[in-house]
Amino acid sequence: MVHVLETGFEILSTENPHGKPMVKGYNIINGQLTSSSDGATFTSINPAILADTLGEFPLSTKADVNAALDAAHAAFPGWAATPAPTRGQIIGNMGRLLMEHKDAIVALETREIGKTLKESAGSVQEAIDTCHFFQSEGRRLYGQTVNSELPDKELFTYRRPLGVCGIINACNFPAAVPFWKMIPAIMCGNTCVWKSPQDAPLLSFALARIMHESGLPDGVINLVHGKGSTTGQYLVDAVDEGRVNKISFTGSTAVGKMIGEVCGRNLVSASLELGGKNPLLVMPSANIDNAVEGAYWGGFGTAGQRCTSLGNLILHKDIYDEFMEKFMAKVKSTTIGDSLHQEGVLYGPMLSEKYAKDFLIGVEMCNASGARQIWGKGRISNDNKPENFLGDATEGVFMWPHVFDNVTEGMECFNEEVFGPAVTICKANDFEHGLHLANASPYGLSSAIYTNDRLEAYRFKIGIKAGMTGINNSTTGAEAHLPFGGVKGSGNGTRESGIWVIEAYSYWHAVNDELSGKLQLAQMDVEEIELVEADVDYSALG
Ligand code: UN1
Repeated sequence: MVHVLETGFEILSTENPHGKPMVKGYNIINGQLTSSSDGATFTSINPAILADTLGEFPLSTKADVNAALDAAHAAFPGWAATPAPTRGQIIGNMGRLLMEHKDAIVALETREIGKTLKESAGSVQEAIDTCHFFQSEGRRLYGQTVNSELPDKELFTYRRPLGVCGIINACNFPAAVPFWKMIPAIMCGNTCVWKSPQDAPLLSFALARIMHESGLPDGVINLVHGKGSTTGQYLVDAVDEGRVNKISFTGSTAVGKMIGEVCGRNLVSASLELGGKNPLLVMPSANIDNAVEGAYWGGFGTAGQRCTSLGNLILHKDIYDEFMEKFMAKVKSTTIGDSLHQEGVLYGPMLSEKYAKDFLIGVEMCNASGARQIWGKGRISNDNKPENFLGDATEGVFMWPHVFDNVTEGMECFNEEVFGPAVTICKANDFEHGLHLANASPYGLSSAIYTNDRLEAYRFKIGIKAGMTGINNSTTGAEAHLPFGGVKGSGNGTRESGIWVIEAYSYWHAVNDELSGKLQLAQMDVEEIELVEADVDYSALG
């Protein structure tokens, strides 16, 4: 076996139509490059140019996942005993190396999942910001000294690592989200088995390589590639086998519930970041141009493939027509294409063929639920393309922007996430109705209101049930040091990012140190102070 740092990237061919390399990818288990135990592989394909195969990766088996878990367990005691500031230094090195290689990583992210270069740069920057934040957290990771109720006794709290964490992320933020999870995990002293997203294995492989170059000891982060339904499932099954102490998952609500059940019956902590049907309410006092801009970006930026993307656009009836005229003008002029080859693109292809297929099912569902489709014609082809589509549509998997109006509360499309470029629009009679609609879906991830009435903004802020709220801002764009996560169907209340995520990767250990040399009983041997009642007539004062 070869150590990951003894090699660069093994190029299988440069024969594809764009002269880009096709790489042989590996799992990284205990720092070693490994293939799957049965030799099975899968490929990663550029969704903007389907003929561009990025590489071949192990389709990891149960035995591979077990080997990764063995490595994570073996590495745990040494890593947990490493001083937290030293762990922080390694994390700082990761941030610096990511900065050094940012352009290459950004181009790779765009090639692998089709996000625009600008957005890939945002995702990589979010990973860098996370490293910088947690580098110094390694010098804090504070516990407390607490006063005892007994003399000659001290009380302390310490943060302790949980053990081996299973990390499963989606491919839409393939740099930011695994860093959101693994950087705090390892900062707290845990070790990880990371199941890379099926549609972003090369980027994950490159990131894991950078982690090792940063001085991370072997076995602290172990990377396994594969499908969610096999490799990911083996990792979740290992919770039942007592081999995993934490699962952190970003993905669909259905899979999240399944993982939550497995973790729940084993009393294992789970961080679950799930779907959203994020509402954005526009009120008459809003700056309408600004609101149009925010709704347009929230709905169609990233081709609508963020968990924070706009779902239900709720327009007050008094500004409905004005808003729609401006909004639709923008939607109709949307520039779509491959940002590696075209300038000024708002969004690129779907993340992969699978996401395209699921999106079209979502579009059908919107129509079947009674909404009116006022814009969008499914998958873009050379005979069926919007005015500002750039390039050759047959090369990749691109979608029209879709807009549905006449949407009401009872409809399935009001309640279900459509992961892709589609916005569902409802009309609100007044603020109360708008807030009601914003709360009426089963989800509660992100939310937004556009208003210039401060009281309305305040009432929205306290009345909305969501993990995140934008005031005069779109539903997307959380920063790397604020708590990220949802309520209701969007998650189980755990948070990523900032100081809050530390709760998810550590437990509190309370220690008492009895210095008196004798057994003192809490609550029972505590000195009781008697009241000293003086004979004062307080009523005489009035
Ligand atoms: C996601 O889609 O899973 O807030 C993450 C945002 C980004 C992160 C999205 N910073 O839109």
